[in-house]
Amino acid sequence: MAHLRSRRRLALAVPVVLSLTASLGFLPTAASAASAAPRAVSAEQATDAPALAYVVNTKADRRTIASVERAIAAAGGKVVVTYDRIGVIVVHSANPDFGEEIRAARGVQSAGATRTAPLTAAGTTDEGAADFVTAAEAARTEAVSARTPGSEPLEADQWDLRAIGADKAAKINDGSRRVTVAVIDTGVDDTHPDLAPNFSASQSANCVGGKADTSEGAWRPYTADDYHGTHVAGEIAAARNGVGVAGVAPGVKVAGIKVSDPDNGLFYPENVVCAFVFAADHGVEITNNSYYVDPWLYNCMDDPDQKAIVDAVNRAQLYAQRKGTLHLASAGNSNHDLASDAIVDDSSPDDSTPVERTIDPSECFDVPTQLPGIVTVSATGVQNLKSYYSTYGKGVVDVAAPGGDRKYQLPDTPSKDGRILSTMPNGEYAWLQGTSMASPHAAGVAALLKSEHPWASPAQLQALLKAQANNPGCPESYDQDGDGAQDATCEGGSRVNGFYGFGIVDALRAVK
Ligand SMILES: [Ca+2]
Ligand SMILES: [Ca+2]
Repeated sequence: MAHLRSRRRLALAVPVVLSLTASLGFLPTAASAASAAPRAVSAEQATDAPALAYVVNTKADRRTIASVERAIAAAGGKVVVTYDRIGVIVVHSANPDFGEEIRAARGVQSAGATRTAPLTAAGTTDEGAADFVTAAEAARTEAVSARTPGSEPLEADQWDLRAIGADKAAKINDGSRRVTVAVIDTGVDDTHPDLAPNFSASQSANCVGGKADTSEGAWRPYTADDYHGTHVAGEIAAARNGVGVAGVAPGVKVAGIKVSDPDNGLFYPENVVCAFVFAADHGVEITNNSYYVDPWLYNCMDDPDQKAIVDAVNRAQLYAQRKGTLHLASAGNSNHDLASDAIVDDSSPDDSTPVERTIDPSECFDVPTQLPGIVTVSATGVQNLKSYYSTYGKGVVDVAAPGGDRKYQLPDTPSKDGRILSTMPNGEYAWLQGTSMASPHAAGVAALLKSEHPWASPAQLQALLKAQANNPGCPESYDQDGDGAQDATCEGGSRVNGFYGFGIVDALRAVK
């Protein structure tokens, strides 16, 4: 995954957090206790030596699928799960030629490995850490906000809510209980006091491995290090309950669909396929996707494996759109211009040994954010200016939202922290920044719009989101580090441009 995530996850979202935490020498209190938790190893992982996972995409009819399933067995593959309505079959195989052999089988439209490291590979353990709110900080901010009646204890530090009018919106309409936003991520700790009131367990699952597990608590993070999804969930729907923080849409429901691998934290494609199908089949109105599917930051259509990944995830997300689900996704944290002719990526594949390659972003896609119909969200700071890390691109970014900028855009809040404050596992709170934090703000506004317009289709919701957004326009200069060279080039006009798409989302207009 990877617009952030623990190990890889952090690469996108919060590299700065990591270094800062290290330099301050603080440890997240929650992380160490939980990391001793056992990791499940399936029988298959234990016995099938160097197996890879594959997606095999076919015409979605019973006959074709049955014939392809026979071909899969003949090629030494084992079907893990078949999504017959979209013609996507998840397979494990230890045959090194499985991909080539199955692509030649009748009825197969695309097929390829979803990883470059064997299923048995253990992940790295370079855990990242967020900056948790210390007791002293919490007491200070609570004292400040106690003077603001009707606000949450930590709300004085939530500049992001005020930036999009979410504090005022909550007084008019805080969202409908009939709207659910599913957080496709590292799991959600629904026992957090700020999340418990709004959590929808019946729409939550663990999709790791490609097949949904809905048993009690399966949606929870493996350890407190897998905090990303819990932070995202709070940004969307932390309750206005006199405790901690508030989300953008504190009256809607939030669900968790876990897709991060327990060994390495990666968001493999088959997990994400499962998540979109599960969300669609369980009446989820909106999904938030603060990641890219691993192991490739950009999936190129001239590579058979990467093409199969794009195809499989796209089928799943389109299926959900047809069932009425709107998807929002982070643009990425690489400060890349997705409208340029060439991008140098040296981060992929991120599950084995990355190689440097120059890709054309019109033929190689960041999935899911560049898939059709998905709302691509860039990040801004307190000055309503693109965050230094945010990926952008004219015709690619749809809207912008607060994701934080701790380097160049500092708020006049009690903490002076330019990032986003939200919920963490084990009842804690912490600041993070990234387009991972921007997408959930836009998802929260979309949830308010859905509350006001219950019959709106995904396309209509997206149109409303864009029509109500406020566009700062391209800045005259974007030399954030002050070295005299532009750090990114904003193309377009005051209505739509590469930094902000149609503009920064507006929670207040959504409910007026
Ligand atoms: Ca609260
Ligand atoms: Ca510069």
